[in-house]
Amino acid sequence: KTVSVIGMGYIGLPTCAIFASRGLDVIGVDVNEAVVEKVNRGEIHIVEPDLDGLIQKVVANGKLRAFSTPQPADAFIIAVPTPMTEDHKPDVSYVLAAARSIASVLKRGDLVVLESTSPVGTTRIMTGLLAELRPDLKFPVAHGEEADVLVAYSPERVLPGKVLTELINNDRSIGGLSRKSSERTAALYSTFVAGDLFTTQAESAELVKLTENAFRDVNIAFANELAAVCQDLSLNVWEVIDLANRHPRVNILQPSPGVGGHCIAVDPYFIIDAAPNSTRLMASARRINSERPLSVVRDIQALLDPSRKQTIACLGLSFKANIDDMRESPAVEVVKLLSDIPNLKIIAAEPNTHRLPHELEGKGIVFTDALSAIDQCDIVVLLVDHRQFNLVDPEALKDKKLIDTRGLWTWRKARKPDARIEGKKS
Ligand code: SAJ
Repeated sequence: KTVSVIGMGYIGLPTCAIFASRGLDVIGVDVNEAVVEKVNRGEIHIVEPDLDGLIQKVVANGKLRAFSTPQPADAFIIAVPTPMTEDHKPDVSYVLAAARSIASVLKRGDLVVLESTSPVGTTRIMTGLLAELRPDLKFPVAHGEEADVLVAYSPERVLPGKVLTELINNDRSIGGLSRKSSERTAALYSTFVAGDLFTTQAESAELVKLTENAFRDVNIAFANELAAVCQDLSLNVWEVIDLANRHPRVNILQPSPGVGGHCIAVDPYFIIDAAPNSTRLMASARRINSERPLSVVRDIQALLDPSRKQTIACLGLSFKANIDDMRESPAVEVVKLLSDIPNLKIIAAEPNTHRLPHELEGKGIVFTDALSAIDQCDIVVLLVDHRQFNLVDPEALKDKKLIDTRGLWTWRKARKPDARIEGKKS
């Protein structure tokens, strides 16, 4: 059996690797020729633990082959981005383009699974497009269980940095457009998924995916709102959260310079767009999290002496710890805002990449490693809690003004052991 994965990005590439490692013949397709060439050389274009070795192996044994145009296969998995427009509307054009691109190679008995995070209704719209392009085939929207081509929605829910383990171990929702579609999809994923597979209707599966990320966004907004409260009251938010989380039913997330990535900062808008009158909480969480970079910049401005030129070291540019992904990164946003402040020299360090992202090019920002950035600056701003920054010697920070947006140095590392009086448990 041949599986084709359309889109070899953060989700598609690991999915190719896992299917191929289970012995299926995998055809990876990407419109980006450079990605195709790289994969065919057994190399990867993203940072994800253990993925490089796996790709190297499955390309060497011929189980994974990459192409820039779709090839015939028995199952197609669409894993392309669904970004949002400037005015926060979902953009499903890549999904529809992917559907258009596979239409001509589809044959009776094939399965099409949409994995991309999508607004409710997208699977049905995509199927309508396929039906229009291939009037010779029956699709489940019009033909139900009699369809020639089966279609389902089954979202990925893996955490960047833990993609391979989570792909295998997480449960999955499968929303078939017919019972047979769900069954075939479940059979396909059971080749590698150790978690449980739950079938439902396509629209519910679409909303489930959006809901998971909206839930996290709201919870992070709560932590960020608490950070603002603690700042008003001159209290340590990290300590307050740590102690509140000692309650058996409280589990507050961590404050941050904002929520980044292509998922949590985007997906709630797909729900808000679909139900604008019923999403006050989600909309306000979005606002709270989006305003965080600006509040970090205000905190920095309060430390600046406008009468002289100062140097600031910005540590970390990715959207979260230990990855190279800078999409929607609040750290990049902070640095961008800082670059408009006169008399400020910015030195940035990001251990997971070799250069500045293009949004920050041409702004006079120096890119170097963390230690030399710290060495040359007056103010250090920790923007991402990368493991490398955890190793920074506190001596190096001694004479610096410090803004620690992740609580890494000021709380997580410096936790006061004498504040705990041991209980009698265990
Ligand atoms: N963040 C905080 N405080 C926290 C946790 C995270 O500010 O306590 C920030 C991070 O720094 C980052 C952003 O939130 O900027 C998102 O990071 P994340 O680790 O929460 O999530 P992602 O975007 O890497 O992956 C999420 C995951 N969704 C959930 O946990 C509900 C993942 O399982 C999804 O598969 C992924 O989105 C996706 O692709 O949709």
